[in-house]
Parts: sequence; structure tokens; C-alpha cells
Amino acid sequence: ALELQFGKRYPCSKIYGDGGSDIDHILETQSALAVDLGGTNLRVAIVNMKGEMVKKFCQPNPKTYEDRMGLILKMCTDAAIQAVDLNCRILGVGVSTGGRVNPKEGLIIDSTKLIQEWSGIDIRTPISDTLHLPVWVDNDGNCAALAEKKFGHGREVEDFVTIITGTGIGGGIIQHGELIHGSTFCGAELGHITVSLDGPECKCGNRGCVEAYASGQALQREANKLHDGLYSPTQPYADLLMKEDVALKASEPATAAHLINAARLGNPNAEAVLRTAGTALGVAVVNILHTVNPSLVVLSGVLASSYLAPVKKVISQRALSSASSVTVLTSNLEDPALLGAASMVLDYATRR
Ligand code: ADP
Ligand code: BMX
Ligand code: MG
Ligand code: CA
Ligand code: ZN
Repeated sequence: ALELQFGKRYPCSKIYGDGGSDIDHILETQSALAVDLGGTNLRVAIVNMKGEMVKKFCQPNPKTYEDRMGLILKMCTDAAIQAVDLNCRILGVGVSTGGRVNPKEGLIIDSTKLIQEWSGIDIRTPISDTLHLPVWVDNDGNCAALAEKKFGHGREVEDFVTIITGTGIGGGIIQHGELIHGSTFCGAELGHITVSLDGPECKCGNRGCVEAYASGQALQREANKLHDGLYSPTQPYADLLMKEDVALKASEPATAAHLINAARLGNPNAEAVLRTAGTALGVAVVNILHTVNPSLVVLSGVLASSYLAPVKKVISQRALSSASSVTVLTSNLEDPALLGAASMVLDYATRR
């Protein structure tokens, strides 16, 4: 039997035994359903209070409102059923989505062409009516920032910014420990920082946004230009990309991954595209440093590691000296937007 002295502090392991303790059990079973809607993918996960992804599902994000809402409800229902078998108690649903979101009302106010038929949408009601659970919603970049704050490099950091690269570029700003949403929920749309007066067209309808230079979709567009030999008709770039990636046939569309691979193998044209993209992102980060002066910038998403060095370089070249002491890191989280969606549930549902 355990003898505990009054007034003395004991580690949980002493009270509950090592491993499988009650506290461990609570952290492992109390869970959230997390949804992340991006320009390409629709992900649903069961996430427990330790921030562990107990189970993850991924489907292409459908192109119409009806198909998309139908698939969200189906994936959530299926996940909730699986949660029972996995011994997870679902406290609520957290939704991370591209677009301007009013989190108080659970509304998606508007979206760029990256997600069609996704403006003026009440996403909370259909999910809570179907699953009989409370629902939290925020923009995906904002969710990524919440994940860094709870589980990542942003723990105990008062002022930081995150930039997440997927199909587009999402952003989240934590100021004095809280997200900035702005006056009409359009704060921290960091993908649409303008980095050139003209430049390539962006899905938002503008030109020269950093997203149009450095997003997954922008790199894919450039990869296909190289692949088709359209970049400069005088040189056979298409051949180069094909030789360097045997899996890519002439008829197959090139992706951002092909471009990165080609650059790694020394293709000068692919290198030039990545250099421009990295510089564009660096310029955007400098603009952010001069606006909110964070102490930390966290880069996440599939392209983060490619962008770390160029972003640091542009900061050293262009930032005002008072802003340039900022730390720049790549995220160590598996899926920040999904984790952040879960954190909205785990933080609020357990607050008493
Ligand atoms: P979203 O949230 O926008 O739906 P994801 O975060 O799942 O998308 O990222 C998808 C994007 O990442 C696509 O634009 C794709 O081109 C790009 N991508 C996927 N895998 C890789 C890779 N291995 N290297 C570079 N880019 C990739
Ligand atoms: C777009 C915009 C942002 C979003 C970002 C990243 C829409 C639909 N999306 O800039 O709100 O944060 O993409 O999204 O307006 P992802 O598709 O790369 O995850
Ligand atoms: Mg995304
Ligand atoms: Ca944002
Ligand atoms: Zn834009």
C-alpha cells in the first residue's frame, strides 16, 4: 500500500504507478476530431490530449460545396465510429480550413479560387447537427499557429508567426499569446503579402502575392513550364527534368516534388525557380518582421526545409537591424493545421 504524507508533492507515477496511470489514461482517451480542408486535400484525424494522431484519413478535397460537405460529414461519422473501438472519447470537432473564417459564428466568409464554392458557408451547423458535438472553426494558417503554441516551437513564446506551405501559403500570427484575427477576420492572410508590383497571377485575383511565387501550386506551375520546355524554347528543359526523375514521363504532369528533386540534382533552371521562390518568401517574412516584430518565425508544410536557408539570408540582407534578431525554425510537428484544429477542442472542452 502507498503511504503519502500530507502536504508533500509527489510525481504522478508515485500516486498512479508507472505507465498506464490514470492521468496518462485521460490524456490518451480524451480526444478531438480534427478536420483540415486545403486546396488539395481533406484530412480528418482523431487526436488525443497528448497531441498524438491516433488515426488519420485523407481524401482529395471535392470541387463542389455539396460533395465536400457530404464527404466531411461521412469522414467525421466514420472516424467517430472508429474512435469507439480505439477507446477514444471525442469531446468535439475542430475544423481548419482555407478562407476567411469567423470563428465566433463558425462561418467561412470567403475563399480564393483555391477552394471553389466555399464562401458564405455555415460549416458549424451541419457538423454539430450530424455528430451532436460542439464544433470550433478557424483558418488553417491560424490553426497551424495554435498547434505551434500548444505542441511546437511556439510553446511559451509570446509573439511568433507561422507560415505553412501547401497548395497555397497560409499564415498565423500570435501576438501577446493570442491569435490575431483582425477587424473582419482577414488578419494573417500572409500568403497574400505582395512581393512584386506585377508578377504571376494569384488565385486571389491579385498579382505578385508571395503565394504565387512560393506555394506548392506555384512551384508546380513552374515545374510544368520546365517540363513542357516553355520556360525558354531555346533549351531542352523538358529533357532535363525527365532524365533527373525517371518516374516522370513526357505526358505526365510535373509536380513541386519533381522540381525540388531536379534542383537537388543540380538542374540550374529548377534551382533558379527555387531561388526566386525562396527570395519571395524571404521578402514576405521581412515585411512581417517590420509589421508585428515577432521573436520567432516557424516555417511548416512540405516545402519548409527548402525555404529555411533563403529566408534567413533575405532577413540578413533586408531586415532593419532591430528586427533581424528573430529566430527562424522549421516546424517539428507532423501536421500543424490538423493539430491546431484539435487544440481548439482540447483547450476549450477541458476548460472549466
Ligand atoms: P493542402 O492543405 O493545400 O490541401 P497539403 O498540405 O496536403 O495541401 O500539400 C499539398 C501540396 O504540397 C500540393 O500542392 C503538392 O504539390 C505539394 N507537395 C506534396 N508533396 C510534395 C513533396 N514531396 N515535395 C514538394 N511538394 C509537395
Ligand atoms: C490561400 C487561402 C488561405 C489559406 C492558404 C493556405 C483560401 C481558400 N485559401 O491563401 O486562407 O490559409 O491558401 O491553404 O482562401 P492551403 O490550401 O495551402 O492549405
Ligand atoms: Mg493546408
Ligand atoms: Ca491565416
Ligand atoms: Zn494572392
